[in-house]
Order: sequence, then structure tokens, then C-alpha cells
Amino acid sequence: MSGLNSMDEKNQDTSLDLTKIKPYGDTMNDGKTQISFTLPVSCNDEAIEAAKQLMKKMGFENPQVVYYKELTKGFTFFNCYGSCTHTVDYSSIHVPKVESTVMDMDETDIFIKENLGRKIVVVGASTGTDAHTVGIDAIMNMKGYAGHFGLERYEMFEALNMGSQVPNDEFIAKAIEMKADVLLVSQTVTQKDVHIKNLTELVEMLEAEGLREKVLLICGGPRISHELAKELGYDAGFSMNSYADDVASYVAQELNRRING
Ligand code: B12
Repeated sequence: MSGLNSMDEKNQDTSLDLTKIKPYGDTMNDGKTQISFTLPVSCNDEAIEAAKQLMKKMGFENPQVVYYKELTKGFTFFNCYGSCTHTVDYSSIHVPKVESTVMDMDETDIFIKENLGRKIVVVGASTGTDAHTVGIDAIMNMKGYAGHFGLERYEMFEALNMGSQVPNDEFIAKAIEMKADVLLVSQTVTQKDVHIKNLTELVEMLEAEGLREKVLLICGGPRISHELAKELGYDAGFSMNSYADDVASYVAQELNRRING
């Protein structure tokens, strides 16, 4: 049962100002935040004081070090609490996102049968030097991810997952061979902006082959946003917590828009 009485609940609701939100601990606007970091100094009282001073400089009031431990000689790890003094205007935030209605696997298959009348051919890969396969597998493989079946399980998708470290030219050659409607590109490593370079190169190669406008080009990964994907010349971008349902629904609805208007 909630420990709040009706007066507390009323106070909580009225003290929430969406133009000035800050972290919530156990009271609205208390700003309570947990933060962890490592300082490159030995584990001693001066290190704890340094952690607190750093917290203050980061905008936290009443900094507390609740746990600290020497990781290895000359490095100390901290868990700290503090009250965040900064706020953001939630009401002014607009995040560009993929516009589609999410359907489940059966609904998507029916939608494709009724509106397109044929299977959609999808080729996917983790491209360039990227060896991470779990993301593209989550979207494409039969067993899917977190209870959401992948595209291979759909009756109305013909899906080929080429795996990881697939060079862009091999990816394009396979897309041509299979007459792909959709290309799915996964990029996980972002060090030195390698994902931007690789994603851009793919777009340029598709344009040079006269293929860019003939396919639905989608990228995904933990540090990909729809906004970034559009900037790089992709039709859509998906990030963490996306499932085959999201991708399949978007693909079906977007192809329907393009083909049937
Ligand atoms: C497992 C793993 C590995 C494994 C990969 C094994 C495999 N078969 O995949 C191995 C050990 C090989 C590995 C190697 C490396 N890794 Co690694 N790895 C990870 C780890 C622990 C998990 C990644 C993962 O599987 N996530 C789970 C999946 C389901 O999530 P996801 O990829 O985000 O996918 C979801 C969405 O993003 C989206 N999505 C993803 N792709 C696509 C594609 C499309 C089309 C769509 C629509 C959606 C979509 O849908 C998915 C489901 O929701 C992460 C750390 C972490 N905890 O995240 C580091 C991490 C990704 N690795 C990292 C690094 C640095 C490396 C190495 C460079 C390390 C090194 N110095 O050698 C190498 C790189 C090798 C290479 N050439 O690519 C860094 C990347 C940092 C960065 N921003 O660049 C991370 C973040 C670790 C870290 N904190 O430093 N890694």
C-alpha cells in the first residue's frame, strides 16, 4: 500500500512542472541521483573529498559517497548520491521518430498479403568491420529477441541475414542477386565515427549503382537514432529496445505507401 496520504499525492501532482523536470528519488523535485565513476588516484580520504567536490562541480547538492573501492593501484571507484540542481524543459522536446503503427507478426503478415500480395525480400548484415551480431540477429533470426519473433519467422518476409563483418560491396551484390526490397544494416561500434563512415559509404555506393531509390534502406544499433539515419541518407533508423515488430510494421506500411500511394 502507498505510504502517501491524499494530501501528499495532491502536493506531488501539483509540484510537477513539465517545463522544469529533474530526477525523482522519493519526493517530487528532490533531484536525487545515483552516479558512479572512477578517479585515477589512490583510495584515501583525499580521493573521497575529490569525488564530492567533483559532484558539486557537476551540479549536485549534498554529495554523498556511499561506496568506494580501490580497483587497482592508483584507481578508485565511487558510488555517490546527490541532488541534481539542473532541470530540462520536457514540454519543448521533439524527437524525430519512425512514423508507423506497430502491429504484431500475424497482423503484419495479413497487412502484407492484403496490400502488397507478395513476400517482401529483406537482406540484412552487420557491415564493414563490425563484428557484433546480436542486434541484427534480434531483428532477423527465427527465434527473435525478448519474446518478439524475428523476420525469418514471418510468413510474408523472405529474410537473409548475412551475419557480421560484411563488406558493403558484398552486401550490395547480394541485394541485387536477391532483388531485395529492403536493406537492414546494423552498426554497433562507433569508435572514431567508424559507423558514420561505413553507413555513408554504403549510401554512396548504392547511389553510384542507381539502387538507392529502389530499396528501403534502414539502419540500426545502440547509438543510431532516426534523426541520424535520415541525416546520413537512410529512410529510417532504429535504436535500443526496438524489435522485429517495429521494423516489420514500418517496412510493410512504408512499402504500401510507396507502391499504392
Ligand atoms: C557482446 C559484445 C561483443 C562481442 C560480440 C559478439 C557477437 N557475436 O555479437 C565481441 C566480444 C565480439 C565484441 C567485440 C568488440 N566490442 Co563489443 N560489446 C558487446 C556487448 C557486451 C553487447 C552487445 C550486444 O550484444 N547487445 C545486445 C543487442 C540485442 O543490443 P543492440 O546491439 O543494441 O541491438 C538492438 C538495437 O540496437 C537494435 N538494432 C541493432 N542493430 C540493428 C539493425 C537494424 C536494421 C535495426 C532495425 C535495429 C537494430 O535492435 C536490437 C534489439 O533491440 C557491448 C556492451 C553492451 N552491454 O552493450 C559491447 C560493445 C558494443 N563493444 C564495444 C567494443 C569497443 C568492442 C571492440 C572494439 C572491443 C575491442 N577493443 O576489441 C570489439 C569490436 C569488434 C568488431 N570488429 O566489431 C563497445 C562499443 C563502444 C562504441 N560505442 O564504439 C561496447 C559498447 C562495450 C563498451 N562499453 O566499451 N563485443
